[in-house]
Parts: sequence; structure tokens; C-alpha cells
Amino acid sequence: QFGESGGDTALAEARPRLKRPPMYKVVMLNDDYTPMEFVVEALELFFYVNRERATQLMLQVHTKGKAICGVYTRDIAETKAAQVNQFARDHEHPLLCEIEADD
Ligand code: TYC
Repeated sequence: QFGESGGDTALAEARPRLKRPPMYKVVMLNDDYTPMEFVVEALELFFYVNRERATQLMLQVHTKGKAICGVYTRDIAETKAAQVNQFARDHEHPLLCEIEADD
């Protein structure tokens, strides 16, 4: 019988099904043209953050060049990045998200 312990050393071999999937960061990139308000709306829409958090993230991208919007399994990360990029294209803004392995 395997206990509920969250330890990952002693029980690792006996519990291969609990290995975590590889995770991917969704990274938002700065540009000179996308309106700040549009970026905040995209963050609220696709990352389910409130306005305050969306504004913080947007300003982090604006001042540092990029920021991590979230960390997800590969399919979810790819979908979120594609949703942001399509939303930006639809509105003719150059805003871009990319994904990056979270090692
Ligand atoms: N730099 C943009 C501006 O000054 C705002 C911006 C923020 C654009 C974040 C993209 O991911 C971004 N209007």
C-alpha cells in the first residue's frame, strides 16, 4: 500500500504515474505599438487575471521587455499563446506571446 506522502525520492520508483508532465511558460513580449489597454484586456481574457494583476503584468512587459503570463502543460501553453496572437492579429496589433520550456 502506497501512502499519501508527497515525498518524491523514496516512493518515486513505486509511483511512476505521479511523475509531473513537462511545463511550459507563456511569455509575453513587448513592442512599441500595441496599446497598453489592449494588452491588459488580452491578459484578462486569456489568463483569467483581474485588472490589477493584468496591469502589473503589462507594465512588467513594457519596462522589462517580457514577462511570464503563466505556466501550463504544453497543449494549454500553445493554445494560450495562439489565442493571444490571433486576438492581436484580428485587431491589427503586433503583440506576441511565445512559449518556452520551464526547466
Ligand atoms: N510598449 C507598449 C506601448 O508603449 C505597451 C505594451 C505592453 C505592448 C506590453 C506590448 O506586451 C506588451 N504602447
